[in-house]
Amino acid sequence: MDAVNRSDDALRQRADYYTRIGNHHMTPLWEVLGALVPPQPRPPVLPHLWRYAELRDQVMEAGRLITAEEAERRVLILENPALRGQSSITQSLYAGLQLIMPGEVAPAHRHSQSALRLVLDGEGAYTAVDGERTTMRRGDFIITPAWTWHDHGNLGDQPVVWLDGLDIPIVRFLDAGFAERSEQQSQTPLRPEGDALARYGANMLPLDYEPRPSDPTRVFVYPFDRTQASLRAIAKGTPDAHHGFKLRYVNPATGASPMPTIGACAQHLPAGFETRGVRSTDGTVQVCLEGGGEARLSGPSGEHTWRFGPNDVFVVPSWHTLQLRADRDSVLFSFSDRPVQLALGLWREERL
Ligand code: GTQ
Repeated sequence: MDAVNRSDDALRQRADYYTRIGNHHMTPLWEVLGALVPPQPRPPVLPHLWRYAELRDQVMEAGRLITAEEAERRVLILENPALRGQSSITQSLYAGLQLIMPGEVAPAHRHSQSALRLVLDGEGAYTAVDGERTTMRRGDFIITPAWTWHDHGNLGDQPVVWLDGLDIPIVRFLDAGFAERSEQQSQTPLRPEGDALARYGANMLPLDYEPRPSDPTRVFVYPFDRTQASLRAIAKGTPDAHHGFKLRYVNPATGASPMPTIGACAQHLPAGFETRGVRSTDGTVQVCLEGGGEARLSGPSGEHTWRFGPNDVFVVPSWHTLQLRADRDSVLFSFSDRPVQLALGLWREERL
């Protein structure tokens, strides 16, 4: 009895103490240590899949409600169900679906945030990056590195939809973001289309070009037909048990990721192939470009299974085991903050 009273008394004294130090903007570590330094990642992020058929309907409705110019960027943000209101698909990454209608322009601007585009639907749009345009074709992986001028336009007769991936939450976390609008709606082309790819993306480099290791690549488009050709060629060999046939996109001048904050991969899984489970510390956004199948996830948030098909987008949170089964020959695109984790010595992967 006495001991209980004493411990009640001790707890009251502690609570009182916490209140008093709270007035001085202090708080005891021992009450939160386990949550601050967990034995393994406990992401608040939830696995989720967005079906393209639904995404498309919703984004087309936005096309009737607001112009690209009025919106500056007509984008529906894919918000993780556990991070509503935070404009984030994982703790570190943003993803959204951008629509540009025939004849529209999304005006030129630049910002500290790095962006990638994965073209999903429609033909006839272009993105311009620092004075060079590239025609957007389905499956093309296009980047706009930090502080590069970029505008988008649609010269064709179809709505064009792509997935945006940005490091917005990382830059917000660091309070390091700047942005500005250009006086020009659309950049005047300074170089012909294909110039950057020819100079920096054909196993050659300009004579006097010496990139620093952290510089983003000048190759701002990775055309899907090249990716498909590579995947098809390596698919004649033996697949990796955990990853099938998977390649990462790089800055060809340095071997580093195309941009310092976001890494991206393309993966081919032959019909009937099932990967062994893998988990890694980089929460990942996956997009099915070809084929389809089943994704099985298991982790701190439980077990999730879903079927996916072309243009479906799903998020695999940190330290969730992913297993994929392809019903048909499939191609998946994925992106994550892996380069950041690697640079900081944090990245881990476990192949089961
Ligand atoms: O296309 O420049 O989804 O600035 C979010 C912010 C796209 C863009 C987004 C942006 C852009």
